[in-house]
Amino acid sequence: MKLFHAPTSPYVRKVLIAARELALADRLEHVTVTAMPQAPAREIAPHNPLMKIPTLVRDDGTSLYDSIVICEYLDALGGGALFPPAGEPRWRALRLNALADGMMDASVLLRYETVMRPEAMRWQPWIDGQFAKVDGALDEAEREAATFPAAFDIGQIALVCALGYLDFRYASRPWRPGRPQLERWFAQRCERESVRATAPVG
Ligand SMILES: N[C@@H](CCC(=O)N[C@@H](CS)C(=O)NCC(=O)O)C(=O)O
Repeated sequence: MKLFHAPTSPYVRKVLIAARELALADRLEHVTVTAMPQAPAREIAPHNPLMKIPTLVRDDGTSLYDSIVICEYLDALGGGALFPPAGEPRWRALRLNALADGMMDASVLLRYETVMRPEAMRWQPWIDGQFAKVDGALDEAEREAATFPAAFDIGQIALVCALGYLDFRYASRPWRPGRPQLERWFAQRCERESVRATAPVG
């Protein structure tokens, strides 16, 4: 299977961690691309008209996106350890995934706005609004962290990627102060091989 990939993308990292947790990493051939809204990776278009990463192209040529769909597909191939099958544990894991994806959406959009958009066109109220989403999601994660399940499920994988991305891109705006439960949980999860091996580089 081919995975359109970039080493800095937190959404791609979700897939890479899932693949490692499920012992499927060697089934993924990485096709590295640069995907940005102002310079789309057009080679992805035949497989995903949104031209976003991650996009997975399966061996029969059919594609899957976005990150949650690819992770659930890998989970189905690999034995179903990452998505609780039903009931409250499943809703909880999917909601945490949504919270973390929302944090990544805001952080990635902020990156586009504050680094790629020409300075004269940047809009401070919009920037403040995105940081408010990140901060609100961090506070919610802090409230929930002490009761996260022991299993490293899709919600926790996504949260690791969201926090790792904040460390990678926004180290000057630290998220740990005032969030001790989240800090402790993150440090513990960072000891996993799948998390260490997929840290963003760039
Ligand atoms: N909801 C998507 C988001 C994927 C996404 O936004 N990826 C970024 C890279 S970090 C991208 O491809 N950006 C290119 C663009 O927006 O055109 C997912 O979960 O996979």
